[in-house]
Amino acid sequence: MADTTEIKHVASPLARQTLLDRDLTRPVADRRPIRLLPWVQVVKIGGRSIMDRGHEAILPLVEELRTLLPEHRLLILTGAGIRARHLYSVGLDLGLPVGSLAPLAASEAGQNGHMLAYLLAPDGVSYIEHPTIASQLAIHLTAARAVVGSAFPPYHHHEFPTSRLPLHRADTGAFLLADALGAAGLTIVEDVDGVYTADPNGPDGKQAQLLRETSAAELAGFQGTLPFDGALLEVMANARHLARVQVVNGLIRGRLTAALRGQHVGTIIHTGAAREAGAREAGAP
Ligand code: GWN
Ligand code: ATP
Repeated sequence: MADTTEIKHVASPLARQTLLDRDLTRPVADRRPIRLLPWVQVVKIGGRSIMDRGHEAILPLVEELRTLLPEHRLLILTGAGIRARHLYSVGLDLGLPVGSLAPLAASEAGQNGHMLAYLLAPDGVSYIEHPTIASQLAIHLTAARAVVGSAFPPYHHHEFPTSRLPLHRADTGAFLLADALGAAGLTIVEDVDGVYTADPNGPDGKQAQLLRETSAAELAGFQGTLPFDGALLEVMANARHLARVQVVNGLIRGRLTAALRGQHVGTIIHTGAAREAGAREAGAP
């Protein structure tokens, strides 16, 4: 019988050390990951800001998405909207933990995605499930110009319990996915022209000014509300590929088309990825 106290070393640079020592892991782990789908444009459609408005907001956007298909290959992800907010209030009243609320809210994002996909079905667009996005996105986007999915991350009971409401919602989910895929871009479609100095629909709305260009670092110190999940700022700070995202108004025809063509028509938010690339080029650790 083999001596069980003898450690068998596997030939791997990370086999013998703690993964917590940055000096030891850096030479192996600090490399930019490859881009899996560099040609896909990710578009997040607001649940509350677009889908909840019904046909008046959705049908013109569907028409615009349809005309974009020959030009781009799209992963269209939908947010959860008002049904999730009702669910949070009932669930919190019942004392449900955040890990139970997360999948319930996520299912609302999925429902919005199913509805959008039905409208785009004549153009060969289908809703695809989270596991399909995880492992068969390439084949689906090779067979079709676009697919629709839920923007919510499927964390379920793995949702961080630091808040009673799920921290990682649709905007964060869309960014995590786009950055992990090394996508060509992420456009967040809302019902406002971009990020303002204050909520343009709030009590100080008249004084609110549009920020045409900003960064995740600048917004991290922002006092007040934002038109996306707070956790988005954190994941943007640690982005590996996406150097920027653009927030555009989906109620105005042509804004999404212009954004996907690289035009500045909303708020551009720079992430930490550009900084990281600069630091690497300068030889910083
Ligand atoms: O159900 O609309 O995917 O794409 O986070 O999990 O709560 O699930 O728990 O493939 O796996 O409701 O059933 O639902 O929205 O997330 O999907 O119709 O296991 O296609 O079964 O990671 O769609 O759904 O809600 O996205 O966001 O069956 Mo739905 Mo969502 Mo469908 Mo999905 Mo969750 Mo699955 Mo999942 Mo669950
Ligand atoms: P979901 O997809 O999660 O359902 P959503 O992305 O569709 O949500 P909201 O979370 O409602 O939409 O965000 C959009 C709203 O955010 C805007 O209608 C606007 O009133 C509000 N808002 C709050 N603060 C700001 C701000 N600083 N700048 C712009 N809009 C803001």
